[in-house]
Amino acid sequence: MDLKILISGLDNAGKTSILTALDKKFDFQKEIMELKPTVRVEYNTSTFLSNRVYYWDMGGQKQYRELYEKNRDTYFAGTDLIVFIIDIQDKNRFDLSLEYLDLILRYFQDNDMEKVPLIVSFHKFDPQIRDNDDVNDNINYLRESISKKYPNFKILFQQTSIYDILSIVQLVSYGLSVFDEAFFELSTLLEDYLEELGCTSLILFDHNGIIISEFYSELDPSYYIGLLENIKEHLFILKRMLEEETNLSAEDAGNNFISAEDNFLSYLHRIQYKKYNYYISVIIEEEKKENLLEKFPDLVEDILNILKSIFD
Ligand SMILES: Nc1nc2c(ncn2[C@@H]2O[C@H](COP(=O)(O)OP(=O)(O)OP(=O)(O)O)[C@@H](O)[C@H]2O)c(=O)[nH]1
Ligand SMILES: [Mg+2]
Repeated sequence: MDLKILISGLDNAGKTSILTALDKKFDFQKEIMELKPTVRVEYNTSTFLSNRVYYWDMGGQKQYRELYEKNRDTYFAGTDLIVFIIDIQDKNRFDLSLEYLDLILRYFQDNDMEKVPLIVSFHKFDPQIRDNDDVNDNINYLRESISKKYPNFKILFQQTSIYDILSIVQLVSYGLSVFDEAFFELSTLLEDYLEELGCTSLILFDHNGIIISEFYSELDPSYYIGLLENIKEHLFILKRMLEEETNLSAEDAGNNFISAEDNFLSYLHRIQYKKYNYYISVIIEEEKKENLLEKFPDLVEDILNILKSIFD
């Protein structure tokens, strides 16, 4: 299936930064500093499971918004997912942002396309302002006004920041997951294995580092930061693998990456299907290692079977 994803929102909201961060995962700060406002639309493509995904990065400056309004069909027709980015630090332009959202959604209302899922992201929700009451009040206010105004749309709200790469990865993965039946199958599978293996976290990444499915067990909050660091390290490793364009076969060495910290074991396992790599990321208490190693091959086999059903 081909999927068209509209990435929209006012100028300076952070759309191109999000797509850059998604592509790079690490060391993108410099590149983002040097971004220029997007001229009209930039197109990015990638694959997710068996789908080809087209990101339409819609430059948000006034003249382009007017252009889109005049040529609504050209820009909005055939959209499978709308992602709307609001700069949560730009309070003065909340109203303008809502007006722009309305311009877009009116097209979908007029054309009987209210089924197209919408993700609204409250962006620039940087780690240091997460506990700020004003910011959180603003988010609640925006969320409520949008939900109330568009009761017929299926809307998912997210908070993102380029200083939290997982939030960016999750933004896209929640959006894409709507489209693939196999996603639900993988999701159920992972949930079962989380329990059976006794993991703290169990995540399936695709070759680009997009999360296909993720589950976490209850965890003492004091371990939470360490857990996120481990997951980020996995993202880093798989990004490097992608850059090196490894032609290794699945039997080759280097499939597994194990490291241990505190009493947690962090395990990244690469599986290959057709020309793509997928990665299972596991964080587990050290004492459960034996159980993990015993049952892990079953998990790999089950995932491979689902991938087969997707691609064959
Ligand atoms: N604090 C903070 N700044 C961000 C974040 N994401 C992007 N920025 C900054 O926001 C500015 C605008 O980013 P762009 O990605 O170019 O914005 P855009 O939405 O693509 O803008 P147009 O292309 O004009 O529509 C840049 O200076 C980024 O560094 C974030 O999560 N937090
Ligand atoms: Mg841009």
